[in-house]
Amino acid sequence: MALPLLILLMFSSISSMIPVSHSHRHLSLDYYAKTCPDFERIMQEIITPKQIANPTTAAATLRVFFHDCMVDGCDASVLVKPTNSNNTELNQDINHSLSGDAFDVIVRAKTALEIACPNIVSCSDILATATRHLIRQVGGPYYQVLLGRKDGFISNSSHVEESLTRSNTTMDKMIAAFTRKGFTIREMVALLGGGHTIGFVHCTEFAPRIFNFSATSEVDPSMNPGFAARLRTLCANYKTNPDMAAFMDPMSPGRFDNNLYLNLMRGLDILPSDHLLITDSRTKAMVEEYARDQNLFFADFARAMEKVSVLGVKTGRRGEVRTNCFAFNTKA
Ligand code: HEM
Ligand SMILES: *[C@@H]1O[C@H](CO)[C@@H](O)[C@H](O)[C@H]1NC(C)=O
Ligand SMILES: *[C@@H]1O[C@H](CO)[C@@H](O)[C@H](O)[C@H]1NC(C)=O
Ligand SMILES: *[C@@H]1O[C@H](CO)[C@@H](O)[C@H](O)[C@H]1NC(C)=O
Ligand SMILES: *[C@@H]1O[C@H](CO)[C@@H](O)[C@H](O)[C@H]1NC(C)=O
Ligand SMILES: CC(=O)N[C@H]1CO[C@H](CO)[C@@H](O)[C@@H]1O
Repeated sequence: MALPLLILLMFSSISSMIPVSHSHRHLSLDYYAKTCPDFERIMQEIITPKQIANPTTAAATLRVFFHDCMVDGCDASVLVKPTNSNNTELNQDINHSLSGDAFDVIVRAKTALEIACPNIVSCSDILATATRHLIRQVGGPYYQVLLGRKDGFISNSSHVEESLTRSNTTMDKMIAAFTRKGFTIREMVALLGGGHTIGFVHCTEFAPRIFNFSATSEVDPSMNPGFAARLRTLCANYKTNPDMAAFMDPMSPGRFDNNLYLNLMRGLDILPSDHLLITDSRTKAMVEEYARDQNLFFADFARAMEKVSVLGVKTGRRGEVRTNCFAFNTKA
């Protein structure tokens, strides 16, 4: 997989409780206590150094996890590599940027866990636990992750488009996508602030805001002019070099914080879909609230992530523990 050309955009001029429902009543916090007692320690020993060596890992993993859970549940279906006969979730252009560091950290953890306790730990539990650990490592809140997910039997590229919206979506469609999965508008706002405070965004995703924006303005006038100018320079060749990418949060690109909300209020936000949060009357007040109070944002984000983590989980015979996270076990 080609690594994106990560041109770092320096912006120097500005300066629980988990409700138990039927779908996950077989999950528990200590699921591996007897079968793989070193699970948490092994995860930690793999993930911490991986993030230090490759600081893009946290964002990459969080995004892969979100995409996994939104499409057919948190069952590692997003990891299955397409084959000649199977068009899996990865075979969808919305996945073009799911970054290799996420897949790498999963492989490393799986390999170590298979040595310590073969055929016990599912890839979906690894992905959920890695995400939680990485969010904490980059400064975000801790939350509880129930364990005991099985890996799914289905990964179908046709299921992606209906569950994940794109950056050129409308607020109505965004709300509808989250409501379908049981989230409130407030939870959606909290999840977006956490998802888009770290990581990268390719120029194609925000080009309409900085080139030929309207008949009267080259750039979106709601953007800070200096910021827009820098993005135009960064992305000048984005059509011939589609790997060009900017920081999602130019103020603190590698740190998990409430900056997306502050950026929205200062014209420093990038994604068109995120920008809707400050223009739409249903979400504007929440943006202002989270911008003022990072502790409140952390608490709400943590609670919302606990909900994400149990979306559509499979237990018992409805799934398997994959040997290779990137392929269904063969039933030959
Ligand atoms: C309406 C909902 C959402 C839309 C339209 C959306 C869209 C996007 C887009 C377009 C990118 C840039 C991809 C690229 O150019 O490489 C991105 C990146 C990212 N998104 Fe979202 N997203 C949404 C919700 C979320 C949520 C809820 C989370 C997590 C809680 C999340 C986590 C991330 C992360 C961590 C990245 C950076 C990935 C990296 O650097 O590798 N997103 N998103
Ligand atoms: C194709 O997908 C189905 C379920 O979606 C699975 O049962 C089957 O094993 C897959 N085939 C291959 C070759 O991966
Ligand atoms: C994938 O999903 C689509 C839409 O739900 C369905 O029509 C198709 O049969 C599915 N493909 C497989 C291999 O299950
Ligand atoms: C949004 O972008 C996708 C490609 O990423 C494109 O296929 C689609 O037509 C666009 N939708 C709108 C409403 O512009
Ligand atoms: C902007 O629009 C003009 C005229 O429509 C076109 O020639 C030019 O290529 C466009 N620029 C970009 C960056 O898309
Ligand atoms: C990570 C990954 O496998 N991404 C794939 C997303 O889908 C496109 C096709 O639309 C593939 O080319 C990418 O390899």
